Amino acid sequence: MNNDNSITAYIGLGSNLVEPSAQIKNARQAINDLEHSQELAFSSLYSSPPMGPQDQPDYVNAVMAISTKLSPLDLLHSLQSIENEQGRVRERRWGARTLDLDILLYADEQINLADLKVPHIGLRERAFVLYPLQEIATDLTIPSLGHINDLVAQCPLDGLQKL
Ligand code: A4P
Ligand code: MG
Repeated sequence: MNNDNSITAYIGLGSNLVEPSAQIKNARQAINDLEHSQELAFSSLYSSPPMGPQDQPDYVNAVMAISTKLSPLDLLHSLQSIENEQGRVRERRWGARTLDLDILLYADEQINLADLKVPHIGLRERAFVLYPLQEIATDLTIPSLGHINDLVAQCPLDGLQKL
């Protein structure tokens, strides 16, 4: 718990729009503009080949730490609004989703709701999440998963590159 009832949350940002870095930058600003929330740290931008279907462009990913007083579900809904407002540019060629904002961690809580699983379900397997997370949280221990350094050590880079 931080001062004044705020907690630290980590958000994963991803985009593979034609100008994904601009998507990430806009999303960063929008998250900073959320009520009762402010940025604590922002990782470098990373590029990586797509996980999943290969007939889509490379992704740009980053991880952001925020201090927030929003509840987990309020934070989720706020992030979904940002996705809808800024991310869902209808680029038919690449499909609908051009900005992904995932709650990776919410304090040290384990949340298992229908709409919200925290820690994020894919965290352990995703180099594009673990490496930027380690960059901004070098001594993090993740509930039920362990220390960030151990998770990174067990996760191949999979083509991840710092931009
Ligand atoms: N949801 C549950 N837990 C969470 C959470 N912790 N944070 C639910 C955010 N959302 C959470 O997500 C579907 C539902 O997950 C939401 O309704 C929410 O209630 P979505 O973002 O609407 O749908 P999606 O992104 O199309 O599906 P999904 O399964 O979330 O896709 P992923 O896992 O996000 O993968 N390759 C690279 N290199 N980099 C990427 O960033 N991203 C994807 C998308 C694929 N390949 C990638 C990358
Ligand atoms: Mg998602």
